[in-house]
Amino acid sequence: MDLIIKNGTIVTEKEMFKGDIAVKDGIIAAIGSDLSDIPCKNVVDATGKLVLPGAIDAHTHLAMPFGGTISADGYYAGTRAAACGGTTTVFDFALQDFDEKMIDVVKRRDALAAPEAAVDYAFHIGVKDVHGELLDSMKEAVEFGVPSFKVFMVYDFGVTDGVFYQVLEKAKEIGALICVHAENNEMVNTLVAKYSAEGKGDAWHHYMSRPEFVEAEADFRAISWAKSLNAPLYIVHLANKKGVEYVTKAKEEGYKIYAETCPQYLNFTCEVYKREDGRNFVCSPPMKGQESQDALWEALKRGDIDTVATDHCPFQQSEKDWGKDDFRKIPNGCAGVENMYPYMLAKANAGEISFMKVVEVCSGNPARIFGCTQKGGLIVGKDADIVIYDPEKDFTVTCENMHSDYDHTIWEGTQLHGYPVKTFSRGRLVYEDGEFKGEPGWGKLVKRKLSQ
Ligand code: DUC
Ligand code: ZN
Ligand code: ZN
Repeated sequence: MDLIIKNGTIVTEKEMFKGDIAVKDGIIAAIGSDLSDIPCKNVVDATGKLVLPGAIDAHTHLAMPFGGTISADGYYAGTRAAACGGTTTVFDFALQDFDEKMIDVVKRRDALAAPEAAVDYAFHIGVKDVHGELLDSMKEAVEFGVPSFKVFMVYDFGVTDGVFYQVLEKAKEIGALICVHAENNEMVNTLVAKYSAEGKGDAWHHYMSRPEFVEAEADFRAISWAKSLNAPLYIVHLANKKGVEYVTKAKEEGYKIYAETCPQYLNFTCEVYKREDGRNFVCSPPMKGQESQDALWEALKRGDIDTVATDHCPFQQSEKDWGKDDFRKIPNGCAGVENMYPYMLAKANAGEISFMKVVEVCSGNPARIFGCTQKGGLIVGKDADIVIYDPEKDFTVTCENMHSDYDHTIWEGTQLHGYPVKTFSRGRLVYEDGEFKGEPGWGKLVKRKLSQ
């Protein structure tokens, strides 16, 4: 064996038990109550610690051109930070150029990611253009191992309702899954213009331009179209209560409607936009009110929200400052890739949710929904993506102890009881006690096939 992790409490989606895990060639080779008889040079003692599967962050924007700049974390910094927060796979959004075939989007972004990634990665393709043969070109990407696509209902690169419908229909035909950023574009534009004309440029009016109903109405439409086609749909970064209700209803009716939320929506409300540094929290959709936050937690606990992912898209302070007096100029996005698993696990450590639930929403479910058969759990035969977590370690997040390239974080000062102390990516140590131990280029593209 190459590695044995002994005496820890192993956490799966269904149970927690004391045991050992043995790793050979990057794969989990054995799990048992006592593997002492197996010869191994590298034995890690996890007494008093939890042993968990690495998290899968199904939503990042690394090196993404957006808002007049490029997000602060490239593929190296973003995956380095992921490793240090116990995330061993990231799904990045590769945004299509106009007139670009879907497979070429993957190849273009993979040329950037492959030499840099420190943990494994996958892509969703952000669809902009389906004219001519481009719609049909989705099939080639699915066959290559990229069977998920995202449409934006907002932004200048967003798609029309008609294109969204065509993409959903094509996805149904070829066995792909469509992810959607759901907000009502017309409403956003109208409210942004109104508040700007009134001279209301503070961060609070970013929220006021995209309040609860702006997101909820788009959730409703997106779900309606998916239902009419009986096509599966994954709603990214769900942040509002009504949207949760629409998802719950669709699930009850038997439709494959999946929902993701993000740690920023679980931890912050729209009150942050009243802060002096409110612009740093500007992302879309924005944080919502307390009722929405409560609804997100409840839906997560009862299984109507399937996954937690980050929408990691940090920008530097100087870029956020472009919009000090005019929220329209603030690049949208916040940090999260290093914070998601520690935050969720600290909630479990505090008894607010179970560790098994955290494993389900941060690892098992994203692996199942997006067809990562070799990831998503501590199971013999899967990749040895393993996190050792010390439930007694106290940790305060500061920009300095994070491993990204950004210069500020919305998580500054967050106190966590319990923290990851080691991360293994396919059996290789990539993080230990506050220090990154990995290397660029280690991460591999995860090719996927959906099970539907
Ligand atoms: N929202 C953000 O805040 N940033 C990146 C893209 C998005 O949809
Ligand atoms: Zn989005
Ligand atoms: Zn996003």
